[in-house]
Amino acid sequence: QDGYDLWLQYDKIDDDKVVENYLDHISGFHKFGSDETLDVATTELKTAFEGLVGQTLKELNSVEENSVVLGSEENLPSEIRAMLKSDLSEINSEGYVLKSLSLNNNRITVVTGKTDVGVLYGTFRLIKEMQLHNNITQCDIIDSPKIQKRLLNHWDNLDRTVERGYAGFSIWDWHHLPELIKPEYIDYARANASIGINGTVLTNVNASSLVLTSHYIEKVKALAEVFRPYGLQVYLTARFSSPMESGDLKTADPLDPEVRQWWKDKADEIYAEIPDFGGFLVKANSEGQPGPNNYDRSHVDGANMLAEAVAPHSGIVMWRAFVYSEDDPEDRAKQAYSEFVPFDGQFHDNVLVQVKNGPIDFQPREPFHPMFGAMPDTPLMMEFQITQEYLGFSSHLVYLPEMFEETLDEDTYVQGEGSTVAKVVDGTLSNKKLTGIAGVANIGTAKNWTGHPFGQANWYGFGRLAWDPYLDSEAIAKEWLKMTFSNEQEFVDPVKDLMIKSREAVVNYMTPLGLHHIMDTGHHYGPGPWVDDLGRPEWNPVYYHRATSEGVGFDRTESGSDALSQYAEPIREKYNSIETTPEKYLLWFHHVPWDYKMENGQTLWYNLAAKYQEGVEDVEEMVNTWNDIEEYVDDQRFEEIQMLLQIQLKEAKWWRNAVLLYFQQFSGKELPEFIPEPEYDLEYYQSLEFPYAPGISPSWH
Ligand code: BDP
Repeated sequence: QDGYDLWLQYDKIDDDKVVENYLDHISGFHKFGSDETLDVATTELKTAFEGLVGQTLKELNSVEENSVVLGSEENLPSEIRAMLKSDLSEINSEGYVLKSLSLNNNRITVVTGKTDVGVLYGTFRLIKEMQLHNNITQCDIIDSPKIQKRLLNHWDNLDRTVERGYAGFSIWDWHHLPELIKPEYIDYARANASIGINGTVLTNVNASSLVLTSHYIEKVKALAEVFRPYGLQVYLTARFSSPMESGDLKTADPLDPEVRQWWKDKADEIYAEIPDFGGFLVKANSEGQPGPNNYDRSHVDGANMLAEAVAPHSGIVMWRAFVYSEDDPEDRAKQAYSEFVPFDGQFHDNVLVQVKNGPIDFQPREPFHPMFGAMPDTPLMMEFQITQEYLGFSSHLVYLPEMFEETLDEDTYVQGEGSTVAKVVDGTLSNKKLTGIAGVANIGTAKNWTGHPFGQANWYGFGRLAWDPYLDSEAIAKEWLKMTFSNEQEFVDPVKDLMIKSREAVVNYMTPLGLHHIMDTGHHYGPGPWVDDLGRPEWNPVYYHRATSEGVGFDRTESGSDALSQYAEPIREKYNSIETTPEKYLLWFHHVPWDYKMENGQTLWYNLAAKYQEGVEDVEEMVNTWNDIEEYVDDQRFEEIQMLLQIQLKEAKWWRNAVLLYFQQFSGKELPEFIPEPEYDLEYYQSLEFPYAPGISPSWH
């Protein structure tokens, strides 16, 4: 088992009763319609059935007893359509109905939707029911995605390096495209379709204009053709200065008529080749990327220009809000809100503003980004990071859906209690038609796609939450484990607990109590709270923790940067005081004296040490749990995970020792007795260098 098959493993079910149930109810399939999407659905069903129950699934010429009937609403015979009328009225264009019916005394299982993509999603659901060993005697499942644009964002460069990629090189083999279609492209599309991901941005946000040349459009087209039957649209990142880099124009000013025409022509050219091209993702005026500000124009000017170019083709523009400028270093956490909120309501209808989950940058824990809820007249798209840039790369087992869920569940209070981030993102809070969610992919050329075998759970879980942001991450973990490893409860329960706890573990051993951005600079691998010599203040960890002999933490209250004023009441008031701020966000919002007495009556210094120690112990527990389940997992994956957990344990200790020794210089206090004597001194930890840490792409050189 090398992990290549992801959660789509169709090994023979070893429970005879379960197999019997499936054989009793499914003997063949009949399809209505002749679309390529329907073809991939039936092929998948055949492969899965034959693998799971060990018998061929015949294609039938008509609907018979025990057949699976597949087809979109319009292609179904009227009798079946009539029976499903009310079910079909409940789903949207990508939803599905999976139902057991009796037709002319024949028992059948119908998989349908408004479109063939709905049928495909329904087919994957039926397969999943079997992978989970569920009874399919009385299927009655209706489901629809709650968010429209469910995208992966690949930070992949054309030279195949991947920014913040820890699973090898880019899976897009640009050099051999368009001719060479690798099986991975198809399996990638299958995997995404199985969880309902319907779009993929192929290229890095730190974009190259080369991908917009006709030479590359041809390659993109080849990928789009592979993905189309799976309901997966392709998107590209648009480098704002492309009109100049192409050699065509002397400016990229978004109000210049020639520039506007250039983008319209470019859009026409792309759509002529790829009629269902999704649109553009843009990082502008951020970290050196060009943008409208270069011409004294605004984000609205830039976004709307591109929006006009793709609008005739029903394309969209995802304009990123990840900006922080050199001119206003007071508090980086405030800048995106300050720059974007004044533009609320001014973007064209086909623009989404894409906002990271928190106001800094994909930390192990951040409070939700205050832009969520603050722009009721603009569709905001959530951006999560699936690749673990700040969470131990692909070496650490961290189950991210637990973290995604935490953000989605947070209450913004902008329209009173219950105004959750999920409701902003799915559009229900302010009645938005266009909705979206993106995850920065953790996929590469690694045989198992994601490097760490548990990284697959983060791809899977992202997809599930993109489909329904109200799902429970624990339930997602369980289904993933069953499909990926084993259905045995003795395996699933403890490993599910391990996954759920893994997120808090990484917070504990890296950045507990609201600490953030103290990773070593540049590569973000390992601790670097001491870094203070970089060009811009907010590139330095010392900017974020502000440790002195007085205390530690970033004062974002009224007496400090007042970033809190960007949140609604009662958050503002509650977090303004140390006593009422949840301890998990303490040092995010407050500069706190080392002797400050926390809820448990112990000092901050004591509690900080206790959290780091807890983090190490959490990983020790993970190691033990994994060792206990050996009999349920194939040797290859068992041993690989076992070895990776040892790396995680070593690095958790490294984090604890390095950070505590560093802060001890300021607190001036002994390490509490429960902290084992650090192996090395602070100078040693500070001297470590990682010139070849993975994930730094040429765009940073
Ligand atoms: C940061 C990454 C950097 C990305 C940037 C972004 O360190 O590589 O380019 O975010 O999101 O997290 O644009």
